[in-house]
Amino acid sequence: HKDVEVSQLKEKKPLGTLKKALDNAPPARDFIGALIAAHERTGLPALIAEVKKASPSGGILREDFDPVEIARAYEKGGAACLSVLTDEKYFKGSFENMEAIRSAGVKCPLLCKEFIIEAWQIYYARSKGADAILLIAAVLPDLDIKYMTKICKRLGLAALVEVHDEKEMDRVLGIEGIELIGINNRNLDITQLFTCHFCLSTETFEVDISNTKKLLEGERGQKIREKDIIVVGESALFTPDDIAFVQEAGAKAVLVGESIVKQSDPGKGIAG
Ligand code: IGP
Repeated sequence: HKDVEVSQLKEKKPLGTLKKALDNAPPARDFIGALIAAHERTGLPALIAEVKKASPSGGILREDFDPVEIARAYEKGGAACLSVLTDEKYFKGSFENMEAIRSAGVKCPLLCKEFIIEAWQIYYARSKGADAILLIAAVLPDLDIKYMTKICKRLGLAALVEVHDEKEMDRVLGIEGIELIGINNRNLDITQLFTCHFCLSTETFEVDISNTKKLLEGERGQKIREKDIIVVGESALFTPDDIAFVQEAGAKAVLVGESIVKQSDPGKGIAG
């Protein structure tokens, strides 16, 4: 696992330039608001549907991958929000995909799925049309999560803070200002190298949807309810029973990629 680099870093620009680019940007869309509205309307977990061409565990998920077509189908099928993979290295995504979806008139708020390890990336994501970003607790120290969450608030972006085990959940519950927590049912097995490089082990990607339940039991669940934090059940959700299971556990939203992107009609896949 010596192959370490974040694809986006090659586009690094001075912060001043990035901030300037935001001066005339239209306001970000209300990602959390869209999740709450969908949940209240349907009584089901709100769907964040993922535009995902490939993954380290699943390989190429769709040969005829067209990000705009898939995004449109998801929106039509009733997704509350979309998640767009922008990471090139592991997921064959791109910022061009996110921009194309935005400029095609898709109205769902967009989550930028990128490995964010430096604050400037948040401004960059915003300048490319993101309404929300992902902060992975496994690769970020608490202070960075706190600081980056503040930047997001200032920019009108939602921050989805992703955890995978009890230790990460407890860390994140100790940070003020967190509104959205994602529980990943897949162990990405992230190895951090130095301060700003990391890699994914491509051998172990165990999935277990009972992870969502495990991390919401007892005091942790209570704290989440007290703080009014919205929980997103993430990954390895394939059937209506899986969705019901994470809803029962306390998730008000779900993040689904593989099972719907593979359907011949990804929009109809949502209904199924
Ligand atoms: C979607 P799935 O199993 O439905 O395709 O999973 C999403 O949860 C997954 O892509 C994901 C992810 C991540 C990808 C969750 N956290 C962090 C890259 C980085």
